[in-house]
Amino acid sequence: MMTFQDKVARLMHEHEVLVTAKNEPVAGGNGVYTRYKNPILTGAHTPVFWRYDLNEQSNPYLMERIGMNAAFNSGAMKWNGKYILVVRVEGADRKSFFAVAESPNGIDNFRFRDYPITMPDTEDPATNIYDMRLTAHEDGWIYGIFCAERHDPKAAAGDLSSATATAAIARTKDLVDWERLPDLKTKSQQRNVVLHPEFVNGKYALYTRPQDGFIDAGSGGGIGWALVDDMTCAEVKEEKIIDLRYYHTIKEVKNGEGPHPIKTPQGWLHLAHGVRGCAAGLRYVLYMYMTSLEDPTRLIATPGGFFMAPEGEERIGDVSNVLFTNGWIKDEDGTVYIYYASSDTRMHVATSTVDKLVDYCMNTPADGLTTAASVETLKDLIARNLKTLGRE
Ligand code: M1P
Repeated sequence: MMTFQDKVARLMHEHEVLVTAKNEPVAGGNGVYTRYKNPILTGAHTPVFWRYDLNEQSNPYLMERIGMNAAFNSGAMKWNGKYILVVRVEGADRKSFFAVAESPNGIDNFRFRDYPITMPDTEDPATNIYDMRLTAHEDGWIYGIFCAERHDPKAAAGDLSSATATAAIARTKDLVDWERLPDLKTKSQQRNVVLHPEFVNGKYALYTRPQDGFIDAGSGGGIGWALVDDMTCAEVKEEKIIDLRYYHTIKEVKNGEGPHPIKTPQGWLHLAHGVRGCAAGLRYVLYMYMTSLEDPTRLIATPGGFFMAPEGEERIGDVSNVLFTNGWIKDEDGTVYIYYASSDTRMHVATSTVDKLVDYCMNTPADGLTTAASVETLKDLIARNLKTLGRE
């Protein structure tokens, strides 16, 4: 018969096998990026000692005490030679919190640190916090901007669902101790706010996502841009929409900046999510665009359609049909590690290179916004290819 200690050892062993499993690239693909076979993080990757009371006296049946439902929407950065994710971990109680997981190679062996992040509150404590974007800013701080969710103070009596979304700001020098700064002051609710890594005209620059309500982007228009004097009392006074939404596109209902853009010689490379409605609900996909180095509010490439969409098991989870990203890492050799979550449940990685992603952005036709325009674009490629193949 297995002793309590045997059962603990088995749990620990199974966890170790999961965490240390080698990840393999998925063969085939479209040439733009390579998906990897295993999710890199799930609720089951959280340490056994987060979920189980390992004391035989207080947990004689060795039952799970604190369930970990999901590990998703993670900020990312390279730090001291390691690939770091600040993961949105969601407990069985539906509360999200941040925890650092690190890997030696960016594609597997992601291991959570022993403790989650203790994020200080403001004077108006949030009920839930999630989706951190990390920016190592040229001012020397690492900023984390994330969504702070609170019950809507204007909700009607008995309405326990209406909420507000605000951009919360914290900064750190070591990813351990975080200084919480006041939430971003804006006219509208905000989610998916991201700090640009460089000063622009001597100011901090933010990608914003104005929204009419907690869920509806509504009149928000798309991904915005705002300059801010001081991150310790950040306020959006003017907001310009730089990446608009359009009817009958992959970002018709909503969009939002992913991680902060990567600087390339050709321009700033952006990864974002776009949302459309369908009979099955909302469909979240990833898309890309580029902006000018001289004027980061000016679009210089707008590849049409989605860059990545849910495939296979990615389609299914707590919120199905969702890909979401808020983290990527550009390595010294030009490799880009794209960290994306599927269906608000698990984390994945895909790899590409800066050169390929720039090529993708510059040479994928823009969305012509009508069937007729799409057919003309397609006919143009067919004609060029038939000539290349010597058939015309
Ligand atoms: O459930 C899908 C995503 O929904 C929200 O994103 P957006 O604000 O663009 O609708 C966020 O809550 C995100 O965390 C979530 O993955």
